[in-house]
Amino acid sequence: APPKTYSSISAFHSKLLGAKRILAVCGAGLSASSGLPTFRGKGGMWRNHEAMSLATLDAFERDPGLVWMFYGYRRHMALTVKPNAAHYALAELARKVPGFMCLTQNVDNLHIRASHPPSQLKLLHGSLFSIKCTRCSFLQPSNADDPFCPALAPASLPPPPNQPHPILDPNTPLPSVPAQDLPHCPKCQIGLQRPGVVWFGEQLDHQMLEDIDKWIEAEKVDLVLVIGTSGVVWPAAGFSEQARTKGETSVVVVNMELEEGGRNNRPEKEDFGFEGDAAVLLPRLLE
Ligand code: BJW
Repeated sequence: APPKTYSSISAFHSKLLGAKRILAVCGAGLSASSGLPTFRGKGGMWRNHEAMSLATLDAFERDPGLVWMFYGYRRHMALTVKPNAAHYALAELARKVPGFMCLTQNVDNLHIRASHPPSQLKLLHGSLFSIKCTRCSFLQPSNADDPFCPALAPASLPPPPNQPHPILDPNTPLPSVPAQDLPHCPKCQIGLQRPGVVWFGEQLDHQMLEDIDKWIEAEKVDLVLVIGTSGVVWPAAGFSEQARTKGETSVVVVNMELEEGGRNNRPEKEDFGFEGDAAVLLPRLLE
């Protein structure tokens, strides 16, 4: 279906044209049309687990093999798919507007693969492709091994034709992977390695949060783009409101479903809401 546009694209274009400082806050919906599932709603299940219930330190401590299999599959999928037109449109905006900053909750590396300038991108929730030690915090910033280790090979198999992927089908038993078959830290040799993502209850990188705060507080933000996020996870959910307190700021929501009620998903007076696929809408909005 063609996207429903609740606001006028030309009115938005004139705002965009006059905007010097632009902030984007992105979520999983941005990568949905690349073929990566979102967390909440449809596609939020992995086998018979809610994706959210696996994205915790508790889950990892209980069964690191299961959680690694989930992340092994996510790494494989992220490497297999391609950035979409929305990632490219944002990267292009960054090149055109030096005062553009993109805060993304996505860990899939698709912004970087779309050549988004790194100085105008903050990875709020880390990356599937950075690897951390659970004991000494030694960080490998970039590791795209697929599979990550031999024990996770089932997560990186191509799907059989016309059948559910065995790794996704809850009726196909998952090989259990004991912790000793998972990679340990190359530095301390003792700690188990884990994905360098931010799980619930964990702190976001302190320096990054400080830099974001400084960026928002430095000068009035003219435009905030809230793209493909349910806006329920903090602190990401608070940045658009923080930016708004500096003066006249327009908030623009681009989402498959413009919900009532969700603070980030409800454009108010003088703001903009565009309902539809970000990959279709953003290139039109940012052209
Ligand atoms: C499309 C589309 C298309 C679909 N086009 N659109 C203040 C108040 C209450 C609680 C807290 C608070 N401060 C902190 C907390 C606790 C917690 C939190 O926020 N809880 C709330 C849920 C209540 N936050 C934290 O724990 C954070 N840490 C922290 O703040 O530390 C200090 C602290 C701790 C504890 C207490 C107080 C302070 C850390 C948050 C880390 C989140 N981690 C995850 C997993 C990352 C690793 C991984 O990928 O596995 O991040 S959870 C998951 O949610 C993931 C996502 O980045 C994040 C956000 O989800 P997102 O991107 O919005 O996806 P969806 O699925 O929710 O939405 C998709 C949207 O797209 C939908 O709206 C669709 O309609 C739309 N869509 N297709 C456009 N084609």
